[in-house]
Amino acid sequence: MSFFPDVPKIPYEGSESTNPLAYRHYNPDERVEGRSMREHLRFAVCYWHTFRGMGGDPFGPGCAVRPWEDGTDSLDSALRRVDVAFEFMEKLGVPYYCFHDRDVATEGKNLTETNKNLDAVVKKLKESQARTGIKLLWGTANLFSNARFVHGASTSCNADVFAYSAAQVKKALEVTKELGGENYVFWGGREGYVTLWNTDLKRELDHLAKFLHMAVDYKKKIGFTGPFLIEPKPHEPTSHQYDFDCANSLAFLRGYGLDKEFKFNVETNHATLARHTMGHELTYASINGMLGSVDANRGDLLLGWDTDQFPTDLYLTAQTMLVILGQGGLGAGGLNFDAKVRRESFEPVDLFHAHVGAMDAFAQGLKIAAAIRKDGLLTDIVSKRYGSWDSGVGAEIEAGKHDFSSLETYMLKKGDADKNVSGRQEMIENIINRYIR
Ligand code: XUL
Ligand code: CO
Repeated sequence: MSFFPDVPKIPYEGSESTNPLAYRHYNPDERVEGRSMREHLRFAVCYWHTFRGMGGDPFGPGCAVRPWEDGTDSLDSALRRVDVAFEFMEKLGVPYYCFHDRDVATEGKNLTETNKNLDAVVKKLKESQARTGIKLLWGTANLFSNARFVHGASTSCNADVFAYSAAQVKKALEVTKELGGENYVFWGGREGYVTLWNTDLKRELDHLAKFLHMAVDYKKKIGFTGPFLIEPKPHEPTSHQYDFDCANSLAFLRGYGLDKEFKFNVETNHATLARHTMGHELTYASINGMLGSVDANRGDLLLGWDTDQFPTDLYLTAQTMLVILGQGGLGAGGLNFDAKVRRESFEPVDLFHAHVGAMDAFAQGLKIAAAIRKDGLLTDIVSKRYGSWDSGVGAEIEAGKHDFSSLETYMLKKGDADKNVSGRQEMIENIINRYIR
């Protein structure tokens, strides 16, 4: 039985194609900088938006047409959804998917029953992975939807909720390992606060660190070898999310002796909610050896919340791929489309249009980034800009040969600093425009 009978396997037809259900740039076997596009981009479909999202927003319920949904949360419907997901992903030709435990199977009456539901679906996921060759990029636990997490999970004022969260993450780790998941993600969910009047900030942060230490211990105990990834987000649902951005999260991890155990899963719309560009967050993570994976989406500059739209902007994809190529790839990570179709795009085929467009935008971004790197123009401009550090007093400072007194002697003798040169931002932006096509 087919759930998308009108959609064929999406072909690659080249840049002149006008077929909306064909790739114009994503040609999985095409090689760029010595690697196939498939290996560079490591695309993943996210289970929650694509197979669980119905288009609800604060003003109305979902109105997505999903003929395979029967309106129940039964185990049967969860198992049917696995077939929907794998047909979709096979037709798209993506190598990976990602899920939260509660996306794939719903909660039972108690934790035992909930774990049983999960096991039943995991069995089918495992069979479907073996049949199709599609793999799990990462797993995670939903520690925010159920009412028990109203005050947070590991940062809850209720110690029992901390214990429940530990049990849930333990199981999610086991399941991720069972499915060969290549990473495990921690997004903060409700780890944060809304008002300081009722919040013991220090105690909550200590608990969060304790929880992550327990997760690291358990990872080692069961021999899960994939990276642990923190996914920073500044706000939403709480006013002050504890993993605000990469810099804040790195300081937290270092402060609690956790920085060697984690990397980051950087999400575009979270970067912009923190009033950073994605380029900033990626670069900050990368220069600290912390860029592990990417949740590829975008926000809406006119809306102040996490709209999780599909990325189609070539400046964004090119800049993202420049950072990724610059660090020699994402390793075990990938590009996960943590994105949802707009409420107005309610037909099943819209799910295909969204992914095809985003994958093509990244494939094109990859080619643009590779072309920029090949010409070397941008790196020349930047290294020339810092040329004063390559010899003379600059090189001496970097080598640790100076202090305030020696620099005062140097400058008293010289009288004034050398003249500055222009940053040439407009010229550089014009150069970048040459590549965007
Ligand atoms: C929430 C978000 C999550 C994480 C996984 O904004 O991005 O879906 O990616 O928990
Ligand atoms: Co995300």
